[in-house]
Amino acid sequence: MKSISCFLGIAFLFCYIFDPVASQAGTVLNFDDLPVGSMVDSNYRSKGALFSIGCVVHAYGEPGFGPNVGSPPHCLAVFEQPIRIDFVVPGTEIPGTTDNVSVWMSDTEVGSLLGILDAYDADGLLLDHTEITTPGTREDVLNVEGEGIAYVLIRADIDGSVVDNIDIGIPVPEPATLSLLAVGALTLIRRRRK
Ligand SMILES: [Ca+2]
Ligand SMILES: [Ca+2]
Repeated sequence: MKSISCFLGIAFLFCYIFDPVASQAGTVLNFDDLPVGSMVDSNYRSKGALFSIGCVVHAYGEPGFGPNVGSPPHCLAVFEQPIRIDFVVPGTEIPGTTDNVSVWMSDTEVGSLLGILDAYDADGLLLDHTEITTPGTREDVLNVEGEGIAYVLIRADIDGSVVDNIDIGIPVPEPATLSLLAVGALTLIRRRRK
């Protein structure tokens, strides 16, 4: 069992420390691969995103969802109840963090709240906050940045907004997890030298 942990430690160290290209590539969640009416929760674990329960996939063209703009054909809707996205190392249950998240939002109520995007670290500390009023174009991109974003909250007002094209980058292990993995890898290296 310890050997497996050590192996994983070495693998992550190589993937996330020694491969800067991997951590720079972006990952966009556009919901076009999910059926209308399905619930989004752990569907995007392979990309490092876990959604809070209650996110239903909608289609552009539905009443209230406007024309087929943005990235067709599927999207999410958000109202005052926030959508929460927690980050994990892609394909695993290991807690992860990212440093930049952007969300495309659309609302027909020009002048009302388009959306709020809040970024938090693993301890629940607010790292960044973005709030945008719906412009004449009826759409905009909300962006938050910060070191060690563990989860984000996306919310709108009572008239709701469309949510699509969520760019979360590629989440990497949290520093605490990375330290444990590094210790495991060093332990294995020492044992092999003995
Ligand atoms: Ca889409
Ligand atoms: Ca609104």
